[in-house]
Amino acid sequence: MSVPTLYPEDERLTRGERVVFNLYIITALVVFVLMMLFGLVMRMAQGTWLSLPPTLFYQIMTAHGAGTVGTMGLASSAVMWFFLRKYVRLNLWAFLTNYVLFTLGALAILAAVFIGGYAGAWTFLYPLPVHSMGEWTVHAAVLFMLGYIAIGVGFLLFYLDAMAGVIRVYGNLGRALGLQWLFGGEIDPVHPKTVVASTMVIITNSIGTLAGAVVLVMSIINAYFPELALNALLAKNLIYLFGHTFINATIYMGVIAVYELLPRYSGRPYGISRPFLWAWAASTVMVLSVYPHHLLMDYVMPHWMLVMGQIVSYASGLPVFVVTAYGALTNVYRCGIRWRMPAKLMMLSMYGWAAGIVPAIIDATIRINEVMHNTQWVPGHFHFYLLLGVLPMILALMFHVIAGRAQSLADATTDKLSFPIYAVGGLAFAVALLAAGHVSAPRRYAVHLPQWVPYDQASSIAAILVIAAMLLFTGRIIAGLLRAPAHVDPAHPAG
Ligand code: HEM
Ligand SMILES: [Cu+2]
Repeated sequence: MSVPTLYPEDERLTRGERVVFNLYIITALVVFVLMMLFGLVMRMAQGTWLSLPPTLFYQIMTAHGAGTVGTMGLASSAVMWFFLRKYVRLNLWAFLTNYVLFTLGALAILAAVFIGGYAGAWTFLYPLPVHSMGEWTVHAAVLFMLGYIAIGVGFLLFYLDAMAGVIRVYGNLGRALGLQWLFGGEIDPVHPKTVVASTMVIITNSIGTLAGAVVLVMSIINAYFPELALNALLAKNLIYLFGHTFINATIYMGVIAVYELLPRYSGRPYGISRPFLWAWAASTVMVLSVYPHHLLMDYVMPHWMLVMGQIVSYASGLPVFVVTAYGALTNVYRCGIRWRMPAKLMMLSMYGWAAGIVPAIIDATIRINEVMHNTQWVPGHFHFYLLLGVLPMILALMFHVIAGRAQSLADATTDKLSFPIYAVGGLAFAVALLAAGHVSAPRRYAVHLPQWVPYDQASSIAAILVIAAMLLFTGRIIAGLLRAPAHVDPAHPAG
């Protein structure tokens, strides 16, 4: 198996593709910066450095949660699209429609929050959206949920198009996942990891998104016809089946960048293996069955589901992570890799993913969850893997693409500065949240007790570092994307 060139022919974008890809990436970066500023505002308000009416805090919290999760989905689906289109036929209109529906949905969400005053959090947990205590109208809550539906329909369309493409080439989803090789037989050495990962996401996130659609439609009907009450426990189950799966899918789409790009930077092939196929097959089942770890406080849940939530939590993140991290580390071990931005970001992502899982596993233990549930430990965990794990995967592809469009592959001076600032700031930010959780500071409180304030202030400073670095990244990437492609591969000038 040979090592591909840095910029293989089949990855070139046509003009139309480039425009849509740029739309995704530029939108995602701009929204991330804005959402991070929202985050900073919340942190500074909790830290008493900024005075913010609590109602506005919860509006910002709602926009931040919905905006970051949605945008993470958008950006990581661009990673999946970028690589999957080499192996199966993807229709550009489906990719573009997803973008358009996302934009419409995002506008609806922003209007619902900042004009309508909706502040029931991104999880729209029933019956919160319809119990606003006069803070927002039913229409605002419904507009928020309609925004989600638009985004969900866009994603479903994108996944259905990808599913059709995968089935056309591989016959069925099972063969694309490589299930035929689980118990023996010679694995096709060129079966793309990208296809395995994409297929897993197509299956799981379609199911998750459909669960979300069902509970959204139920909630909207209930908003206008309150006599049709919902079963709150069922609604919560559907919401977390959707929410857990959607945010996890961002890792599984983002990691495709590592599978594809790492061997090019290390100069070593990064082959497929039976443990790899097992890990992805197992995760397909586990991602969907692990969500009860969000309901460990709900004593009315069937006991076996909570036990399953705990046990599967221990196992769920691990297989794919282990094969990926092991694969990545052995791939770069003594390979003489050149530590350019994409390579650095990919290594950071392996660390952020690994370290970010640990607090989640701890919190998914029922006895520990009784204490840690709804403390800042939880945002500590997910900011860890999102800021230091998933976002670096996405940024790695972006820096890779812009280096290909520039005439030189060398990192700009700003990159040498922005990378460490981002890594240190992100780590400090996440650790401060975890530490606050450790002393039982609750999450989702606009106002904090004096003994929690030092954590809020420390993480505000860390957040400023993250945002500064993100601004530098964003400027570099947008400038790079708007440049016409150079169509050269400086690493392989002849090829
Ligand atoms: C500089 C960057 C960021 C800062 C300063 C920040 C800050 C915050 C703060 C203060 C909260 C509320 C914590 C609480 O419950 O007390 C929060 C919640 C949250 N953040 Fe961030 N954040 C940042 C980046 C991100 C990113 C990149 C993502 C994901 C892609 C993200 C996703 C979320 C989510 C999902 C919530 C939960 C909202 C809720 O509880 O309803 N954040 N963030
Ligand atoms: Cu979860």
